[in-house]
Amino acid sequence: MPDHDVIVIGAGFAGLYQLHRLRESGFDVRVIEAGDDVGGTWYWNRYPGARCDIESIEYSYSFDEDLQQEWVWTERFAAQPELLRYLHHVADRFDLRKDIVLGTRVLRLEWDEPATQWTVHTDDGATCTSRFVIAATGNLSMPAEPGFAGLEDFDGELYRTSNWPHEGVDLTGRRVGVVGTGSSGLQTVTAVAPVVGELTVFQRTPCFSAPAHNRPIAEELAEAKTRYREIREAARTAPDGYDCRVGTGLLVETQPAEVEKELDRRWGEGGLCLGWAYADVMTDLRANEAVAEYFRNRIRTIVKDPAVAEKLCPTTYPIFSKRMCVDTGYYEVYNRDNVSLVDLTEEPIERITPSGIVAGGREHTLDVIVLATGFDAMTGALNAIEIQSGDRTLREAWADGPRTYLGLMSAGFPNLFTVTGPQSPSVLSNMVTSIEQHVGWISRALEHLREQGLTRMEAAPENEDAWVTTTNDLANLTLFPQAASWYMGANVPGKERVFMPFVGGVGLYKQIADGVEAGCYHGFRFG
Ligand code: FAD
Ligand code: N01
Repeated sequence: MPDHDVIVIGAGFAGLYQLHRLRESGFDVRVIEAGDDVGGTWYWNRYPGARCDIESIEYSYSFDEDLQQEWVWTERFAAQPELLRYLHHVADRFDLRKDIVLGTRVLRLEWDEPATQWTVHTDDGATCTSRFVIAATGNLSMPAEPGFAGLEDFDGELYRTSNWPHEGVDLTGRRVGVVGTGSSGLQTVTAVAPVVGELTVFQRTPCFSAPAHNRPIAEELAEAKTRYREIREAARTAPDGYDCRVGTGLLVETQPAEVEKELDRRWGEGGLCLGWAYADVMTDLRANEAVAEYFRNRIRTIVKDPAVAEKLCPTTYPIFSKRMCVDTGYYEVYNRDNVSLVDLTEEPIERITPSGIVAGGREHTLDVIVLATGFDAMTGALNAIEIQSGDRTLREAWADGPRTYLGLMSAGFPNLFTVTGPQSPSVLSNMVTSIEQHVGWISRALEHLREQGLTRMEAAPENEDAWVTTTNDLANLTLFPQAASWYMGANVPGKERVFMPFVGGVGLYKQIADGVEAGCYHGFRFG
C-alpha cells in the first residue's frame, strides 16, 4: 500500500483547498510545499505595491459560508500582506498545517504501474509513495530568466519581484532601475517612485492598464455578505469567473459616441471589466483597435510629456491579448521629476555592469536593480519536475506544447491531476473560482474511484487529442494568439508557441466538465 492516498504539490490557494476538501472526504493527504510557509503566490511576491486585481470580495474562497462571513477585507483590491494573512487564517482555521511539509521541493515523480502508485522524490533526499498526485504547483510560480549578460557582476543590490526579501528593502533616496512593465513591474514602479531618489524604468513592451479606483470597502463588504451565495453563483458561470456585466452588443455596430460613454463608465468603475464592454473586442480587430485607442488617449491625457506618453502607448498587439494591468497612478508616475523611461525597443539592454545597466550604448548607474521580468507560465513549474511514466517524461510529452484533457490530466500519466492546468480557463479567469471548480471536480473523481473500488484513472489519448484541437481552434477564433504573450509561451526563449489557456470561459468550461462527470467521466479510463 502507498504511504498516502494523495500527495498534493504546492500550498497556495489551490493546494490548501485541495487538502481540506479531500481530508473532509476521508482521504489521507500530504502536501509538499517548496516555500517556508503557506500562501503560494502571496508568500513569494512581496514586492512593494503587490496586490490582487480581481476584487477581494470575489478573489477569495467560497467553499465555507462561515469563512466568507467572518473574514473582513479592508480594500477593494487587497494588498499582499492582507492576502497572505487570509491564507494563514484559512490554514489555521481548518487545521491544515499538520498535513503540510514546508521548505521541501518535489524534484521527481515516478509512476509505478504494477503498484498503481507514484513515487515522489524530494530535495531533502526523501521519497514517499501515494496513489494519486495532485499538482497545485501554480501557473505563475516559476520565474523566467531574463538572460542578461553580466547579471552576476552587478555590485549593487539585485531583487526579483517574484522572490522579494521577507524583511523588505529600504529604497529611500536610492537610484533604482526596474526592468519589466507587466503587472508586477507596474505595481512596483508606482509604489517605489515617491520613495526612491531616482527611478529608471526599462520597458520592452508597454502594457495597457486600467485604473483600480481602489478604496476601503466596509459598506460594500457588508452588503456583499448579505448576498454572497448569489455573487459566487454568478462568478461560477461568468466568462472570467467574476461578475463583470458582460456586454452582449457589438462595438462595430454601436455609435462611437455611445462606445465612448460606455468605456468612460467602465473606466470610472475601474478594474478589469473594461475588457467586457462589447462581445466583439477579442474577435474583431476593428472593435479591439477602438478600445485600444481609447486607452491610448487616456495615457496621452495623463502623461504630460507627449514623447513619453507615446512610448507608453502599446501599439504592437491587440488590447487584452496580453494580460491587462490595473493600477493606482501608474501613468502619473511619469510626470515626476525623479522618474525616467528607457524604451528598450530603441535602446536594448546590452549587459549589466558592476555599476548598472547598459542599454543602447548608455550606462544607467544604479544602486538597486529590480527584475519584474515575469514567469515561465503555466507549464514552467510542472516541467521543472521530472515526471516519469513508462519511457516518457511529461516534459517530453509536452515538447510541442501542453497536451491535456480538460486541463485536468495528461494521457500516459495516470492518477496525476493538475489544478488549473493548461487548456483550462485558469489564468484567463478569477483564479480562485477556477481553483475551486477544479478541486471540486478532482475530489469528486477520487470519491467516485473509491466508491467503485477502482485505483487508476487516466485521460484517453483520443479525447486528449480532441481537447487539444478544440482549445487551439477556439483560441484561433480570437485575437489572443496575435500577441507575443506569456499565454503563448513567447516570453521564454525556445518555448513552443501555443496558446495555453482555454478561451471559452469559466461558465462554458464548467458545463463541459460537469457534462463529462455526469457522463460517467466520458474520455477517462479507469482501472
Ligand atoms: P500558487 O499560489 O503559485 O502556489 C503554488 C505553490 O506550489 C507555490 O507556493 C510553489 O512554491 C509550490 N511549488 C511549485 N512547484 C513545487 C515543487 N516542485 N515542489 C514543492 N512545491 C512546489 N490571479 C487572480 O485571479 N487574480 C489576481 O488578482 C491575481 N494576482 C496575482 C498577483 C501576482 C503578483 C501573481 C504572481 C499572480 C497573481 N494571480 C492572480 C495569479 C495567482 O497565481 C493565482 O490567483 C493563485 O494565487 C494561484 O494559486 P495556486 O495555489 O494555484 O498557485
Ligand atoms: O510578468 P509579465 P509579471 N528584457 O510577463 C519584461 C499576474 N500578476 O510578473 O512584454 C526586457 O507580465 C516583459 O517585456 P515583454 C498577472 O496574471 C498579477 O508582471 O515580454 N524586458 C514584461 O514587460 C500577470 O500577467 C498582478 O516585451 C523583459 C515584463 O518583463 C502575471 O502575473 C501582479 C525581459 C514581464 O511581465 C505576470 O506578471 C503581478 C528581458 N529579457 C502579477 N524579459 C496583479 O496586479 C521580460 N521582460 C493582480
